[in-house]
Amino acid sequence: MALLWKTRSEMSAAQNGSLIGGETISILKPDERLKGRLDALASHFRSRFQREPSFLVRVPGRVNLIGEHVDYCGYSVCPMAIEQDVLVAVCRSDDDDALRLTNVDSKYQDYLHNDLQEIRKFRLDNHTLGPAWYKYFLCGVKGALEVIPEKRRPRGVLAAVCGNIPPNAGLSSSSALVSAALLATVHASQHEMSKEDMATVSASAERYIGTQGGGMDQAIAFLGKAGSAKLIEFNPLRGFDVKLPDDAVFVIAHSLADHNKAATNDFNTRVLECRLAAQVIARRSGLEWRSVQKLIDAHQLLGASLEEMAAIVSRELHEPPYEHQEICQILDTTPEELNRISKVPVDTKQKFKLRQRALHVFEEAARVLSFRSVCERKDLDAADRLRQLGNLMSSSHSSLQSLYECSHPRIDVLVEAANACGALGARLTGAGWGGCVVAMTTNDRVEDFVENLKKKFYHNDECAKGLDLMRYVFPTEPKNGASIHYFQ
Ligand code: ADP
Ligand code: NG1
Ligand code: MG
Repeated sequence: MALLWKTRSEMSAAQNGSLIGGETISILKPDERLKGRLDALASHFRSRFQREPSFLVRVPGRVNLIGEHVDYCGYSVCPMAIEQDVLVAVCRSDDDDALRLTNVDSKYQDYLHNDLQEIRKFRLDNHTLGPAWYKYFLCGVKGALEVIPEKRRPRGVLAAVCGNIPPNAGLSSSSALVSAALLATVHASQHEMSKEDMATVSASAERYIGTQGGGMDQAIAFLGKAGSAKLIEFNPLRGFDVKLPDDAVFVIAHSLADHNKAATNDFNTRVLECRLAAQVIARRSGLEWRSVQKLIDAHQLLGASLEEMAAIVSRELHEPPYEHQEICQILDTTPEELNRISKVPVDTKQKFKLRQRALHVFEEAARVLSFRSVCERKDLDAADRLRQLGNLMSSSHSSLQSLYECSHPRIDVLVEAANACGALGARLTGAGWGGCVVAMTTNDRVEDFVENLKKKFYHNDECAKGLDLMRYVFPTEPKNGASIHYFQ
């Protein structure tokens, strides 16, 4: 079976005049490098379902170059889509109502639910040790069913998944899976949506898993473009190309410490701390805190610059962690109202580091803007540009380590190793508490850099024994976002 590619107009004709995906998701000729995986995926599909898949969606992972833990505060980020991706082979089934899901990787067990429409009502955040893999897929299906008009929804769907984004490592494997499930369901329904809408709906859908992410991962998954990173702005969602210096190469290196974000409260605690910091800043500045949810809300109400916001934080918020009772006192509210407005459990004994978290966010948001402007400045020579970008990445890492406290001992050792191997800058990427580092080097040094990093970090490491290191430390470049392909 061959994989066909068709132009958008051929596609429209093929679908009886109804434009699928609108002027939106590209229908592309698949890269030759996908061939082996596509063959394996199609044959897995056939063996499980005794049918041919009708189309395929591809959604990439991403590496965030700078702007960590600021998206859910409303601030811009600067990621790029990477080569590693999630592929889903799909067939609409109109003779039964089931969702049948399988994965080429046998560690992810098959899933069946007899009534696809019921998935709209599923609760997907009720897990203790982290969600089963198929729940991420169900998030995307649920999100799609909520926006597809009833008469268009498929009765049943057969789907086979094949992914090669290292999971639980800050390269956004979860969002690639959620977004691919959404795109597969939307496309199977011949429903038209813009890339921005897909990204927004996918971001909301992934929150069903229980983590309150900001939308960066789904945005770059759909808006990514080969050749440039993206500055992603939120509310409204917009992506602007960031042309990276020609001589810069970004290397991803895995710390070999996994962290499943939905299995702990770490991530949501940071989201909550930022919300409370925003409300306390608003109150201390004489503003109505009840209308404030994000740090950017307080920022916009105050009309200050990011630098001024950092100064306000240093002046108004203290370093020792805040207790629940103190926050209620400052906001002149009850635990019940704070629970309703800010989602703080009524009887929590938790303490909140408001100053550290808010300082990180305002300074990191400023670093994102500096990163873009350094990329664009015409007056800098090549070496100076790289030096400045590297310094911004390194400052970002220090801040994540000391103010945001989302690094991991193995990440810190890996960042030091990358620096010792000559990186111009290195930082943790993604949510943290493990996962990957992104380091910047140059074209002429990248091969030596990767080899030296392998020797320095991985070669004497018990955790790395028997691993194919090509999958754990590799150069990367900006790739395209989501696409759709057709099977013949
Ligand atoms: P990440 O930083 O990779 O997004 P998360 O903790 O957010 O990490 O979510 C990762 C989870 O996504 C995995 O634990 C797994 O359940 C799911 N996942 C990722 N890749 C795949 C895949 N190829 N097949 C099935 N499930 C996957
Ligand atoms: P990962 O690295 O995929 O767990 C998370 C959030 C992002 C962003 C980053 C930190 C989701 C789906 N992703 O990413 O929105 O907040 O952490 O910058 O919640
Ligand atoms: Mg994730």
